Amino acid sequence: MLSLSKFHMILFFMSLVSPNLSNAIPINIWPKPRLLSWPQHKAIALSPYFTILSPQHQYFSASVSRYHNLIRSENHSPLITHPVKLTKGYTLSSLVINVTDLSLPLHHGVNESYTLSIPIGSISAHLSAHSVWGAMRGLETFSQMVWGRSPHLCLPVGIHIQDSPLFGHRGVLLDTSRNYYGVDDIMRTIKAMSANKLNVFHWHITDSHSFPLVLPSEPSLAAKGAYGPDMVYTPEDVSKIVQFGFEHGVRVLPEIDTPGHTGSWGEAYPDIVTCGNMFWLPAGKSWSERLASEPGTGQLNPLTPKTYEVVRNVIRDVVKQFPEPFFHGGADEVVPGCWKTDPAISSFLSSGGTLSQLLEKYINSTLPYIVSQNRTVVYWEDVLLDAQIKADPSVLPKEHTILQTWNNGPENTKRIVAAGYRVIVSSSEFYYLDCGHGGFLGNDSQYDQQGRGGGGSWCAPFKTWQSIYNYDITDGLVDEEERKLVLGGEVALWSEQADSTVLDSRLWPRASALAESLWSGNRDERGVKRYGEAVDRLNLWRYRMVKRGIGAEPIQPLWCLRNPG
Ligand code: CP6
Repeated sequence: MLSLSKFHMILFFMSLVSPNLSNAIPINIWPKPRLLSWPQHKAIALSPYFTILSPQHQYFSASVSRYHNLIRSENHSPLITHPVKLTKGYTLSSLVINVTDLSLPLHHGVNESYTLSIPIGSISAHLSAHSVWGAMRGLETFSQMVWGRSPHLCLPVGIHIQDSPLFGHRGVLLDTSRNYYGVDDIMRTIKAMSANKLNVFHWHITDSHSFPLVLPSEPSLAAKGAYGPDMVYTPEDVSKIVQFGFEHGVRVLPEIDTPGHTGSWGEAYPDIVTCGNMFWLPAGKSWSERLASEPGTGQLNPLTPKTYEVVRNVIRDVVKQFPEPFFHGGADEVVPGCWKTDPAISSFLSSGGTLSQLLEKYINSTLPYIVSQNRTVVYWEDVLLDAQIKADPSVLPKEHTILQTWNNGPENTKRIVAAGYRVIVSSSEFYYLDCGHGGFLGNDSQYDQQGRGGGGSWCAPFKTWQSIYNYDITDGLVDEEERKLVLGGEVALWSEQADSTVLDSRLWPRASALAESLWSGNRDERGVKRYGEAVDRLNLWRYRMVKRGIGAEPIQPLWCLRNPG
């Protein structure tokens, strides 16, 4: 105790060193905190000896030192200024952090709330949270209140913030199968996510195009299915990414999409994949209209015992590498015609078997294994809602299964919760970010002589930040129990037309719009949508992201900031 108070004495004398500052400071926090009061509009200088006093923790300590460096080296001047009174005579010397329970794990629904105050007349700011993950959110907020050019920094004083998220699942999906991304791209994305208080990196690792994940029990899948020997994720890469996620309060949720979208498995195991070595064409379509520009959709054969041997090895290895309690099993877009190319499957079907029975056999042979590994399974909505191939709900235990929407947002969300399942919302109408440059399928009939058209516009129109911000994921749900089943949402970057060259600008700042909408909502105190107020904050936040090394695209010309109002 004595040493702590001595430390405070030293901090106090250091706090008397007051740097020179402009007297203007805005408050611009993204996502907007739930409750913020700053009645007197006063600011205080940050002491050049500013320190953060916090408990030791395996992951939190790294986060604290990162924020300490970020704050101390800040170079971010307000583009819109508000007059404030700068408090003279002392500076802010420390941020004291209290965490109620250091052992709370980074799981869905962990308490992420925090309170943050910088009282007038004190040389210390205070941050308290139930979990270190909430404390990380509070540190981010604190870092966004700091303005100026190091070492002449200031921040608001007489401010009190009480904050917590509306939804526990706030995610970004990245597809690393259609195009490869480096480990640094993924880590930069996780860093940007945590700056936006997003907490789930949904990693769509494998698909028909490539299998970039190196697995100790099934090394041939990546050796033969990846785009190349350097376009893989080794166990060391994965553990680096998972660790980085923990240090940023971001869960890394792996998806191994099966039984569809598995063409790439056929490179190592041609015998377990149907239609994997052919370009699968929907009936009556030409080669250039092949499904999802897939190199042969490829589907795991549910009637081949070898399928389950390989799949279980994959699941076991993935579960070992990813401590996250959710496991995404895919199960989207199973195409009847692809399975029908297999003789054993077609005789099963012609002797009275159904497509749904085939899917049920696959689920029954894999889901219990995933559950036995202590994981909750996430599947795409198709497995429950598809018109042609869907599993009977009895095959999908509600306590172990979560469904993720991608079609028909409000409608399908309603159907899933009405059936009693938890849901993650990622409707393509609102949340798909992959919309690139027209079609990627070479088919002349899609174009007119002026080059208009181009088909492949599955993601059209381009999803603006406003359309993402606007969407209420519990729209149309009146029953409180049903609303509780909506865990949150994800924006998705499918990568047929994206790789590291466009990653940042496709994601940011549009994923920031999701972040605020799911953290504190999209309405003001009167319940009115707040785009007008949000646009300037988002614009400013975009500049700060750029300063922090994230290539977020502009949403306005600079002129708008030179002419506020
Ligand atoms: N890949 C996989 C995809 C898509 C899905 N799954 C997809 C479908 C429609 C649109 C965008 C992406 N490319 N494996 C659907 C979940 Cl618009």
